[in-house]
Amino acid sequence: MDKKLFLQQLEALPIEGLDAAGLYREISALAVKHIAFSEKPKRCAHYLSIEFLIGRVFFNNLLELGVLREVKTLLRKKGVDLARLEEIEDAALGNGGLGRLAACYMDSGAACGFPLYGYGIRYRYGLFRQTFEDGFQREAPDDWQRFGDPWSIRREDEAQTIRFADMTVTAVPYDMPLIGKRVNTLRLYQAEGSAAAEAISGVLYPDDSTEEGRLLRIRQEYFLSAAAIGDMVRAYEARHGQDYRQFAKENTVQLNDTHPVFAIPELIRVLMERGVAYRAALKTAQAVFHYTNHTILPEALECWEKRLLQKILPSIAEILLKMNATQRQRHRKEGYTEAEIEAAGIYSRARDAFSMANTAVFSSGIVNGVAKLHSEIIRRDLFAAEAAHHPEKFFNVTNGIAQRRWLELANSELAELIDHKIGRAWRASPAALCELKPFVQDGETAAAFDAVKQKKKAQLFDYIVRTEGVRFTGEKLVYAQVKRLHEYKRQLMTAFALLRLYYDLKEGKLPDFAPSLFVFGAKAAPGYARAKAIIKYINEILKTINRDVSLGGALQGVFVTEYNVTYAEKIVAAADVSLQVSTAGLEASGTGNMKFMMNGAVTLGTMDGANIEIVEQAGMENNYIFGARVEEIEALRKGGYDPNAFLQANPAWKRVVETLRDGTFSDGGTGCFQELYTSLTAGASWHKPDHYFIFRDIEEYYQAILRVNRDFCDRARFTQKQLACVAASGFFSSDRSVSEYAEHIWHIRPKADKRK
Ligand code: 26Q
Repeated sequence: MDKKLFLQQLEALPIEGLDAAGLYREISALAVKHIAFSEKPKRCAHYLSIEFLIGRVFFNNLLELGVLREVKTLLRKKGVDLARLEEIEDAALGNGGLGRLAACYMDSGAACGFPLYGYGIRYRYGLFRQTFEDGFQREAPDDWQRFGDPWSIRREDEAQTIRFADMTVTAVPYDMPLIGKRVNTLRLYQAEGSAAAEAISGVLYPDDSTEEGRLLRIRQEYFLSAAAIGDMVRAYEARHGQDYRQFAKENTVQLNDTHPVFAIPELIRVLMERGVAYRAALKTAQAVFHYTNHTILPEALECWEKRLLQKILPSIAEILLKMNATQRQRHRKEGYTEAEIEAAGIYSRARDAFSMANTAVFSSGIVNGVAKLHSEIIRRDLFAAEAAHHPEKFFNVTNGIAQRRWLELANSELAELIDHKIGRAWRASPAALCELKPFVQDGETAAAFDAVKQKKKAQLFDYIVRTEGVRFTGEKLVYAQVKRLHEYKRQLMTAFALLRLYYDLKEGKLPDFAPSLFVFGAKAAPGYARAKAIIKYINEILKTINRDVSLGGALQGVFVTEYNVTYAEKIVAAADVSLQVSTAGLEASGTGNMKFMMNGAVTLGTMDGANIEIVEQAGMENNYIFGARVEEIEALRKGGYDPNAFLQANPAWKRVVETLRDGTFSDGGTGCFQELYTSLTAGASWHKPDHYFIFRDIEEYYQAILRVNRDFCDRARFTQKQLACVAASGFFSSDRSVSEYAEHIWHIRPKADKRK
């Protein structure tokens, strides 16, 4: 971009009297005009994802264009404070870690100069907007386009027709620039045509409890897959005509979980339609695709009924059946046992359904998990058969986060402190954060770090007062648990611990307790009743605690509404303690844990996902690890776990848990608290009682919370731990993750675009 010209034109822009949305549109639109997209090199990587949780792009893009500071100054001269744009909300085209990871990878791809192109869906409505009504979650549609969408460029000329048996749909791409050493694109498709066609890009994860809902989900997944494949094939044909032999040399596709797996049979279908033989088409597909698994929870492993596919995508169903036959033939030849053949099968006769994960594993060059432990687990359990016969296919790439957003933008104060100590090189090479290590013991650095934390807490508290209307008093030790609401993440365990703290404080059992604040943030999927009950329960507990003046502010809490990327930026910068307490083996990686770490929060968590690598990098002594390890959980699952015996033997915990049914808290007459109680003590929905082993870990959790609290009182030592975490966080940059994908999986090289 020509910065000088841009700033000149910005100076001349008539922006007087515009509201925030107007300012946002005008300035963004001008910037977009100045962005030159990079030329695509011969070989590109394509990242297909049903979610992209971008967050606010305005500040990020201006930062990447290298004009953020100048724009701020220039506008200040015109009497405009850029902070006003804070009220422009995020585009939440995703719901959690998987979608945010996609966004961080896009950021790193461009920043590091990799030709990495994103493909997704331009949902009309993003993830629902959350409010609380008497502590219950309420959902409202997220009309994110009401501020306009100035960073996207509609490419009508590159629209495509997507065909289903019963309808045709137009897929219109909208390109968003991804700015760095290269300017890549995130291409989001909008479905147009009839009302039924438009519904395809209506909302993220339509309810799949009805057949109609499942058909819509299938349409959505195919829509994304077919549009992306169509785009690649068209670009390829422009270079090579109808000779597809170079296709896999020039294109590689990363499947972000199984949602875009239809891209595999679709590529085969398209190639066959153009005269390529099935075997050759399959071979090409197997050289193009790679698959990342993000979860081992059985309920999240997608299977689509054959009947449904035959109804709306008969040729895709046919190709999947053909692939299934080929797969079985090959497996037999390669000596798979009958049980292995069944377990790895693309099509299961017993379920009369296709396994999307098995399709992905069979068709991919590389299958990877997202943290060391998770990659081991998928190798050992989920994909055991394939791993036994094709160990070379399996790989790990531990997740990462974009330090530009999660440190430079979210915490410019800490970023500047770091610059001051070790220079600016870490901004481009985050591994250099380790140069902070000599400063960990330094009193002056510690004091400066503390001052930054205080400032970020003040900013967060100020924001919370404005958005939630809750005020906190005095200095606080901030514990935070912010993430999707899910039973395996065990927000309920934190709720129990919090209530226990409250009771113990009231009884004077915790005399030297450092005043603490618990911050929760989470959305529960609209159809996930138990998750919603947990939100209500936490809100009831918080109401009681916050009202109780006898505590003198020793314990307070807040459940922030509408937790999103923007909120996350504020919370990770302010927190002292990052709560990462999933049942061992179930959190594939976690990425929030990395964001907190990079901002100098210690991890209070279980040996799960990337927590393991966090303590490997930053040291056990600088974090607070508790609870059953994965081996123990696996043993308990086999038998011998009795949550009721635990409650009988531990009256203090029994008292806490009984509040789910003894009327201490009101669930508004819904019975949802009793249902939680039943799930813990008797089991429900095909699960054994306390399926996520809360009572195995809760006492250790509680003790760890108290340990942090005691350590916090020795501020000098505690700050050292926090600084040690920052200094060890370089590994968790997504620049590192993306470079690993590029080198080991995609085989693409970074190259700065000369024209930039
Ligand atoms: C599947 C079937 C039916 C309906 C929905 C789904 C579904 C929807 C969303 C399955 C999975 C998801 C999202 C998963 C997700 O966000 N996983 C997270 O991915 C992060 C990035 O790798 C990890 O850090 C987290 O540990 C993991 O939970």
